[in-house]
Amino acid sequence: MVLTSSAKTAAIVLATLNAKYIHASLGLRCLLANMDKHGGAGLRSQTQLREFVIGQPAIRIVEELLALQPEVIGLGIYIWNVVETTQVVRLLKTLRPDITIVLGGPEVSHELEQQEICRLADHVITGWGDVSFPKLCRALLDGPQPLMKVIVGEQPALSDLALPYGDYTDEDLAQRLLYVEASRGCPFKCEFCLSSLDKTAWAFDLDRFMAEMDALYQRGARNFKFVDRTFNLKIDNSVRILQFFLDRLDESPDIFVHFEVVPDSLPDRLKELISQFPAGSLQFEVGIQSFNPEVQQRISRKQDNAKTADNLHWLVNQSQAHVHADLIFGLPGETLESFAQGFDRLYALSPHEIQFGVLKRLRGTPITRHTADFGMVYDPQTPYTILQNSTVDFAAMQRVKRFARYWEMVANSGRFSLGLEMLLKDGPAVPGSAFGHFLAFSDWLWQRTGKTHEFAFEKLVDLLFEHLTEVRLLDPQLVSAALLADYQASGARGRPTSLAALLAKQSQAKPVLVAANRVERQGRHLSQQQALRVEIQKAAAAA
Ligand code: B12
Ligand code: SF4
Repeated sequence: MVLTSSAKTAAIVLATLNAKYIHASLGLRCLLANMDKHGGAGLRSQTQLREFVIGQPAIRIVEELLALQPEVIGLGIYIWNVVETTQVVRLLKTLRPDITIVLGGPEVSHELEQQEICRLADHVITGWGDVSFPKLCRALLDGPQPLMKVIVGEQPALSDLALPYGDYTDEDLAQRLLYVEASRGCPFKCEFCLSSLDKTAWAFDLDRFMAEMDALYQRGARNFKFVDRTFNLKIDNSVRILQFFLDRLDESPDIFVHFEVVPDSLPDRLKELISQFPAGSLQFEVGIQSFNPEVQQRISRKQDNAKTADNLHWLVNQSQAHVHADLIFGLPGETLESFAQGFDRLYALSPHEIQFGVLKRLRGTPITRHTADFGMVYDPQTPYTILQNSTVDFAAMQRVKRFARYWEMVANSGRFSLGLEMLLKDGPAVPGSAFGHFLAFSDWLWQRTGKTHEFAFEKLVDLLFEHLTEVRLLDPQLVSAALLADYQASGARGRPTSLAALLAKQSQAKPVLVAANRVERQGRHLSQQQALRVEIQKAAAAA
């Protein structure tokens, strides 16, 4: 099916600003797919979908939207686009106050009265939009005119919804990460998370869903990211979904599937299947958030830490799945020390990536109940990141945020496999934990450069060399051998000063140090297709 009709004009336009081009909007496609079913015949053919990317000038977005001569514009509002979309709406209302602006999405589903974008718009639909948006459009086009500005989105049985997957275009299939959902909602109540408001999870009929997956696969789709909050909730369903991809891997070894899982439930049936997936085909995002039982209880997160550790250990050692484990810093009552312990515990389990997030106060989330007792101070601007609390003052919070940034750059970039091992290892000259060593490096790097961004790779190699040899007092020969191996495995072609002599020597002889077997991330020397694949894997892990 073709995503957008070839018509040059449309009475209804559905638009959003995605975080990046690679992320296709599933939410808007859900609305588009249900236009006829819930708005009445003929509505779908009057609707066009337009996706933009944050960073595009608002004026150009407005120009493109107005060129379609719409009567109604529906905009998907999320934490990553609300600031820029507010400017889009402001311009639209200034130029064409007669066009009806309808907002929806998680960012405008709570605390509406505090948001300028909601004041500027004509209607806001909170929660699910699949049914209420088509119904509202029908009323706007044909009357009777709706009286309410704010409409609580209807939440029908999932069997009443048309599925959106036919609305992924061939371009989406070839170039973007395809978001799919086998279920909606979450039964857990972690207070920092918007999904905690759902209270339960609903599953789409699996036969119907699998038929759609098959149709996507037949059309050439190979990259699937499941947005299910907890993939391993209904094990029968998880087994069937995994089996579906496993059955196609022989024929299509380039399949890549990403799931979010709860860490303390991995029954044998699931393990058996997981262990059959070859390297590069399966990725799990495992939410740990905190290993501190007191904090877990305070934020209503139920997690069996021992089982979590066992399952992570199994995934890393007995399967070839790429494992990303999430931690959140800044939760109420968490101290730098207790967080460090959790970090070290997680690091010892060797997930392929530790995603180090800093707490954000998402609109509508129950974490606000701790604001007074724990002195939680959040940035009033998106993404509402914590600035300080009663156990971590502002200076310490800044210090940890730099740690998180440098961790992305050095550890999660996958470019310093051996260098990182050296940096985090306890040593006789300078003892300490992995967290302690990286914090010391982070403090040093900040003092030394005053920067958190825009480090050329070569410069980073030199800085790491300097730190490892002059602060950690490690043997310069060993350090340069490790960094050279990392550098060469990355495929980069520059000449870091610290490695210049070794590189010169190597340009005369064949390289002796090959780190390929130890570097898990694909090299930087990639064909266009491989590069896209790496980008897709990174993007899938970005949530
Ligand atoms: C994919 C995704 C991303 C992608 C971006 C996707 C994109 N299009 O660009 C990436 C990975 C980049 C991302 C990043 C982040 N994300 Co995110 N992400 C998601 C995720 C997993 C899936 C979204 C989705 O497709 N859902 C399925 C569809 C069907 O639901 P939906 O989008 O909500 O759409 C429904 C309604 O909202 C509504 N609706 C949507 N659009 C419209 C438009 C109109 C006109 C109407 C009427 C209704 C309507 O109707 C739809 C159907 O019912 C959700 C969690 C989830 N499972 O939903 C989190 C989620 C959206 N992300 C969230 C957060 C907090 C983040 C981060 C801040 C996380 C972080 N790093 O700390 C970052 C921010 C990125 C940035 N650059 O600043 C929060 C959202 C909070 C908010 N207020 O927007 C969510 C809900 C997670 C959560 N449970 O807390 N994310
Ligand atoms: S963090 Fe995960 S498990 Fe907890 S409420 Fe959110 S989606 Fe559910």
